Amino acid sequence: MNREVSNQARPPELRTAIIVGVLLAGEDDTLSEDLSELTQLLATLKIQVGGRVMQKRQKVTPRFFVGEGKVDEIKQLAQELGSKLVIFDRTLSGPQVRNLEEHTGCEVQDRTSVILEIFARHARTAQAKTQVEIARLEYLMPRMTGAWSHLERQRGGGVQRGMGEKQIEVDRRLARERMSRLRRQLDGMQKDRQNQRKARLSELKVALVGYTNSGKTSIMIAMTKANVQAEDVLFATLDSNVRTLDPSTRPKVLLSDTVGFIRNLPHGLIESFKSTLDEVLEADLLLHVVDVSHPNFRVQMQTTEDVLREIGAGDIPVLMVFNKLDKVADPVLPKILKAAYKNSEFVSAHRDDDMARLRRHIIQYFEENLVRATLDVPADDQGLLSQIYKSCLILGTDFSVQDRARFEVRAAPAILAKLHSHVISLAEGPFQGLKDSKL
Ligand SMILES: Nc1nc2c(ncn2[C@@H]2O[C@H](COP(=O)(O)OP(=O)(O)OP(=O)(O)O)[C@@H](O)[C@H]2O)c(=O)[nH]1
Ligand SMILES: [Mg+2]
Repeated sequence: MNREVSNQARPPELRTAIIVGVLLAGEDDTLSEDLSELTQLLATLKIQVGGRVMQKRQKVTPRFFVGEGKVDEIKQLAQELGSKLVIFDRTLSGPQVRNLEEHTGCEVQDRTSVILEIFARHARTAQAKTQVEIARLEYLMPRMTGAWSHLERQRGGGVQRGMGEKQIEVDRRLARERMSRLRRQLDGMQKDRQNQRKARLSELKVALVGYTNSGKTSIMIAMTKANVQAEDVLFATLDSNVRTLDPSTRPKVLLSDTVGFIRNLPHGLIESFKSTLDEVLEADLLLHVVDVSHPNFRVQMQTTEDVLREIGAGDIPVLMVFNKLDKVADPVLPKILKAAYKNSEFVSAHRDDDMARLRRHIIQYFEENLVRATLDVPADDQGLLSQIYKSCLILGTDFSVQDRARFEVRAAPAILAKLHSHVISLAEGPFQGLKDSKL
């Protein structure tokens, strides 16, 4: 079987795949929804699903992941449908891919490689491209032994099958070297972004987070009049975009749009996208956008919460934004959610009134949650100074008294509590200084 030929000779929009879902003992049965999600992911790659195969198993078999009988079933279905592509909604090992390919005569891919492919196609900026390539190499490295087909495809067929251990060693070394080069490049890009972020220290930062396709970019567009694309595909956005809330406020409120999350996001991807997700880590407030019209929105919410915790953003205040309300037919659901999530917003990104209300909510949040204070600290305490710069909004500085630095700041009460020994005056009551230019 010559995969390069079969891949390139068929226009990609004509590819049909068989998808395979496996439920293991002790797991929640969301097989059907999971396979629907995989179908949607594949549609992004212009691959249509010809058939679904499901299996419930006690545990994984090392050779094929599923049982041998199932592999025969897959093979037969592939022959009936004339399909040459089988995609598992699981992560497979290199040997499993090879065994399955040999047994079925089809190209076999797994969920991780599908997600990586989507990320690769959607990456626009140099940073996103570098991040995706690192993640891809990480995925490929442990699969290199015997996984010749992947290597061949990567290199456009430059390597012959069965060249032996030596070639594997060489490839591994080349991959490792490439990875360290890419990591160094990424570090450089990160420094540039950090400098850009430093320039934004005195602004209030809000980050849109949530499951892929939940409507983050649509909300971003509606609230900032940004010229970015919202699309009905998964992972339309891979780069963070930062825009000012429009109409603007003083100080400015910045809104950033980020890459969407997904169940079983490949770990390498989370790792490599951490720098993009810095926008999330540095946010004063997260808007967790949920597509409440999606049948699986609760699992999606949970996934988003898990990823937020994993990247270290678990403690940032969250405003829940239940989106796509226009698509919800059930009148009871919003009521239940309203009761469960106090202070949450129910919106449609397409309704101007809703977006105006969400904007007010964000402004109100900052009005209620930031306190104004004057801090007095030793001018040479670098650690303390950097802590203040990092965690407070600096309204003014005064270095006129020798060896002392005075800061007029606005900060969250929790931050001021930490800095309490340096606070020399505190404004009474909630901070009222955020000017809404619309009022
Ligand atoms: N009916 C309806 N559709 C919406 C709403 N919000 C977003 N959409 C649609 O949902 C799709 C996804 O929207 P995006 O804004 O691109 O979603 P995203 O969260 O940025 O997605 P990724 O960047 O792919 O993670 C688009 O087709 C939007 O037009 C809404 O409130 N109602
Ligand atoms: Mg988006």
